[in-house]
Amino acid sequence: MLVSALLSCIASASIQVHALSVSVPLGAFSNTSSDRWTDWAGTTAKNEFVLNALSNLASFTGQPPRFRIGADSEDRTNFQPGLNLAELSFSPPSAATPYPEASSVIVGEAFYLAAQNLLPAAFLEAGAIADAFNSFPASSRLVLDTIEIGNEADLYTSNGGRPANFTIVQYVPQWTSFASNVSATVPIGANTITKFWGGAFAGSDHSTNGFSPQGLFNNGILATAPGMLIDTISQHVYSGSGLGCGSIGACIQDMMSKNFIRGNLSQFIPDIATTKAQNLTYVLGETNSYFNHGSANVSDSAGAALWALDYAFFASSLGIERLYFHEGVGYKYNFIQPVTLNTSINDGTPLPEPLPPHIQPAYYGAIVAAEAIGKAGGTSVSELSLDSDTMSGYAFYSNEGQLSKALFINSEGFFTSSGTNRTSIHLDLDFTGTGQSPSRMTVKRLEIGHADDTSGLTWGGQTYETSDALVSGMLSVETINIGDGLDIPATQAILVTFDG
Ligand SMILES: *[C@@H]1O[C@H](CO)[C@@H](O)[C@H](O)[C@H]1NC(C)=O
Ligand SMILES: *[C@@H]1O[C@H](CO)[C@@H](O)[C@H](O)[C@H]1NC(C)=O
Ligand SMILES: *[C@@H]1O[C@H](CO)[C@@H](O)[C@H](O)[C@H]1NC(C)=O
Ligand SMILES: *[C@@H]1O[C@H](CO)[C@@H](O)[C@H](O)[C@H]1NC(C)=O
Ligand SMILES: *[C@@H]1O[C@H](CO)[C@@H](O)[C@H](O)[C@H]1NC(C)=O
Ligand SMILES: *[C@@H]1O[C@H](CO)[C@@H](O)[C@H](O)[C@H]1NC(C)=O
Ligand SMILES: *[C@@H]1O[C@H](CO)[C@@H](O)[C@H](O)[C@H]1NC(C)=O
Ligand SMILES: CC(=O)N[C@H]1CO[C@H](CO)[C@@H](O)[C@@H]1O
Repeated sequence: MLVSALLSCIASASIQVHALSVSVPLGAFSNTSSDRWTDWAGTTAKNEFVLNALSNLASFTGQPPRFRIGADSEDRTNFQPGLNLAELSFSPPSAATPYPEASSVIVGEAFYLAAQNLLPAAFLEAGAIADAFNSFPASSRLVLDTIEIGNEADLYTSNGGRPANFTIVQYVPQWTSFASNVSATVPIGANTITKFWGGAFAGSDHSTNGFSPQGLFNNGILATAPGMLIDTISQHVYSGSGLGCGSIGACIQDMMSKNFIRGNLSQFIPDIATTKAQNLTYVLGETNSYFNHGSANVSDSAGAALWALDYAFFASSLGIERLYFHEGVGYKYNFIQPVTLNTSINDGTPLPEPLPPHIQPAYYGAIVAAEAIGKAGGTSVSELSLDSDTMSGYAFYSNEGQLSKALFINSEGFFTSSGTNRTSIHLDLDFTGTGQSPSRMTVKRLEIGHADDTSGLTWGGQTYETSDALVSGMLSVETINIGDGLDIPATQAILVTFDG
């Protein structure tokens, strides 16, 4: 199969119209459930493994990833002054949920102080934590970016948080009352860095009288005093339950397929437009592949690396400025497992021996995304129109609008059980626009044995599956004449850098 990609090699006004700024790490990573937050950050000592895994991303983009501390567990969190760290209660583990979320959390000051162990300039969101952030020395460059009040309030009627008649009409004044009080203590104001995120709903009905950005705005939230301090609307989304798609292979193929990703994200197009019309930022404040911590042997498969890449950049092309991938301890969809695990993440059975901290395949998606964005700042990305159900492509432009890189993802699944020869798609590149077309390209491959593998991926021949999360192995890239085109096997992504 021959796919001809039309790349624009130079800045022209018409190209920039479709380009989207991704000057912050997008898809790069990550958030964590607050109940296990201190496992991630470390407490008095840093978690070196996590720090290395985050530093790898920062080394590509020049910016450390942002964290959103807390999710639904925050709704079950109480504050107890003087308490050392956190007291957690967990429901018993089960085969389906080997690593449950805490059913109740009591935190003390030290819980949020753990944020000091992050990389410099990480941006954080959390509950009532101003004191922790105020106590950090200026040299830490840690900034409390955002406070969010309430998690997935659209589900409160079904989880007992509010009566059945609770609607967006009651929600807005209740949020405003909480937010007024929070902004008096944190503080949050027109001249502070810290702002509010609005929304954080589990779904969106896209209407002006439902839980949606449209519903928030129509009910006057932005005209309230704390509402004026909202700078971002956050949406949560998962790609369904990951059950009922059939075999493991069918679920992996679903997850990473081009149409599935586009179908799942395109529903938010009107919400993004409404939000941007208010000059607010739109983010996916909580997302990952399948909800309930991922689907066994699917969310932790190599296919998830391709899913994460295509998902992040397609989201970006719709105007979604950042994605916060939900992470915990032992969750199937984690990019990073921050601590030693003793039971299987897939079915809760005891592991023959403890499994030290490690990265999971989706982490490679974050690495490739970080390298594609690069550290120059002001990078913009636009999706390439490819006449293919299995190949997606994105072009990256420098701040000056110069074509710099392209990313291609072949999401046709090649499985352990495929029993056929691996297919491959040949790409020939054409260039449109004015200016000098590049003549050569450097190609770096994300090589995957099979879509259902859970390890053994390499990026440019190198692995991140090491005891300290630092890259290992010899870098291997190819230099190819543009005129020769290139082949991309099934279940592989490649990053092309254009040289002269
Ligand atoms: C919602 O139902 C409760 C009873 O559960 C009632 O007290 C309240 O007035 C109702 N609120 C609205 C806005 O209808
Ligand atoms: C905010 O503070 C006021 C004054 O103390 C109090 O009446 C109100 O209940 C508080 N709002 C919330 C949501 O706790
Ligand atoms: C995502 O797409 C799949 C396949 O079309 C669909 O089953 C699922 O409901 C979608 N999820 C969302 C949140 O739209
Ligand atoms: C958004 O910003 C533009 C440019 O600064 C301004 O003209 C417009 O009035 C703003 N819109 C809103 C809703 O604030
Ligand atoms: C996941 O894969 C492991 C190893 O192949 C297998 O033992 C387990 O039964 C699988 N779990 C599910 C839910 O398919
Ligand atoms: C696994 O066991 C080790 C050693 O007992 C312990 O330190 C660690 O916390 C356990 N991991 C989890 C996730 O509970
Ligand atoms: C795979 O390719 C080899 C060499 O081209 C060929 O001999 C073989 O028949 C192919 N196998 C299948 C299952 O198509
Ligand atoms: C991973 C996680 O905690 N997901 C929760 C988020 O929200 C969905 C529904 O919106 C819940 O079912 C999940 O438990």
